[in-house]
Amino acid sequence: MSGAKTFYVTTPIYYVNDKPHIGHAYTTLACDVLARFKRLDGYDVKFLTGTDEHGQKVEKSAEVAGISPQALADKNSANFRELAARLNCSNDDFIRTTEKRHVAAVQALWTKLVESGDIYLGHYEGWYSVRDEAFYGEDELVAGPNGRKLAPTGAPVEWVKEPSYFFRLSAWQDKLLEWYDANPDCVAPQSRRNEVISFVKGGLQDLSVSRTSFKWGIPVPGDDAHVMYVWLDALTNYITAVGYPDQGGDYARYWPADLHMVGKDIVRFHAVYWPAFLMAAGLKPATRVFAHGWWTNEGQKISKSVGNVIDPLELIEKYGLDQVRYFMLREVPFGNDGDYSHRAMVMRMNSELANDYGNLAQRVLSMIGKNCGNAVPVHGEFNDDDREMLDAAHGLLHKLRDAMDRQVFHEGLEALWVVIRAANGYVDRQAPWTLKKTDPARMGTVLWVLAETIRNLALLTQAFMPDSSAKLLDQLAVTERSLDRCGSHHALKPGTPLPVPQGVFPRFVEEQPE
Ligand code: ME8
Repeated sequence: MSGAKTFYVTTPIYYVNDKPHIGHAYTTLACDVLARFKRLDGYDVKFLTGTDEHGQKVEKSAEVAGISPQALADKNSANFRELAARLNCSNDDFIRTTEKRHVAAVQALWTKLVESGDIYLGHYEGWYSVRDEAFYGEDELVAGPNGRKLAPTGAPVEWVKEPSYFFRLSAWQDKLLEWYDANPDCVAPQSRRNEVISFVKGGLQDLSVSRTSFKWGIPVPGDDAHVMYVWLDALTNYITAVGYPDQGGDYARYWPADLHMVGKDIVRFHAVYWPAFLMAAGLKPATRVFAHGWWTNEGQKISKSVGNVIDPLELIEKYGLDQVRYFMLREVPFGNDGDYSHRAMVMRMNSELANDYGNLAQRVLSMIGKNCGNAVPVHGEFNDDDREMLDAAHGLLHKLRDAMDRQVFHEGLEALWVVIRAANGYVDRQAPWTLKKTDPARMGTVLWVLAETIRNLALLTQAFMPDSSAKLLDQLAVTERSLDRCGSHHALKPGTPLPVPQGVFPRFVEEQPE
């Protein structure tokens, strides 16, 4: 693939204090869809995910569980790795922050920041939230029950007083503002960008980047009393995975990352601290950070204490993998908050997958099977209706490409469904079952137009629903599946033998009470 355009996409690395849930699945899925799409579109892709294993939160969870932090990390990291596999994610690497390669990269970055004069020793006194692994200013806190002070996220805070190394974040305020200004797409969506810029304009304080009150972290080079702040450690994973501190090889090939996909809870770390660390080390910041919204469950905030955590593996079991992949990226405009409900899941699954897409494929392929000798039909001249249908199908690639580059998955899928619905309308209008008796040649043309439309649709749904799309393409005997096969140049060849058709998108049937 030398010379191919590259695309480097990352998920956050997830804390190992907890089991994976629907929120983690969501971010990883979104990245997988992009990675698959870009690969099919000819890019040399690197897709990274992994786990964040150090810090006080993990140390405390391990204490509660009565095991060592490393044992907790080993166990839970495996769950995240397994989740990515069960979601059929195509990640090229899975990084763990307890790996040697990562410790070396973080220590090299630290040393670089000391050399550049951006890290100095001082004393921290202020609020810290272990749950968020974040420092908060007095002015950011909110009043909780009984007048207790809470982080703006609702997490408890504690007063911390200890020696600490600081990163000279205040010195990077203007440089950051210049960077946002020169790169209008570097933080998305716009609402998050505005939030980040106003936070930076409000003034940046130097950031405490080491702790002495616990041990579970990467030691500060030359000062073993300190472990590094877990966010400096964690963010560095994105360059560890491309070989930093070596700046040849994969680093030269993939850095800067094209996209850090994150949830809106951690945009400040990715769009303020991380670019500042990188600039201070003389490295380029990532090209773009996209912060998506938050899932709730049947209208309620998802939390362990409420007991409404959604296990993505259970969803896959119940509804099917591609159904879940489709639902998550279709249901909510990407960037907005969204609500998971059984009802919404079944609606999407039955009306859009089974009825619209599945039915289209099913009726067209079974008519071809019965009436065209199990081969791609022969077509004659096209009329206006045929041409309109084909133009719509052949014009989809550039629409989807544009939507993917803006990470508006729902818009991309809607563009595909406009054509699916148009194709169902075309079947009804052309009524090939009637043509069978009155004009079999014309029936062949209509079925060919439909099969060719389905070929283009199935090529384009591959990134979202890899298995189901592969089944559709198998049924059309399409072997060339990269996106440069979309369009009229590679249209189906009449007479190509086809396998026996099979349904691809089952309906969800509610169990009837006895
Ligand atoms: O923050 N809805 O890890 P984390 C949508 N280790 N997305 C959700 C979600 C929800 N209800 N809940 C979680 C960390 N997420 C750090 C990251 S990166 C260098 C270090 C997703 O395990 C979302 O992507 O708390 C969010 O940003 C991430 O999980 C937080 O995962």
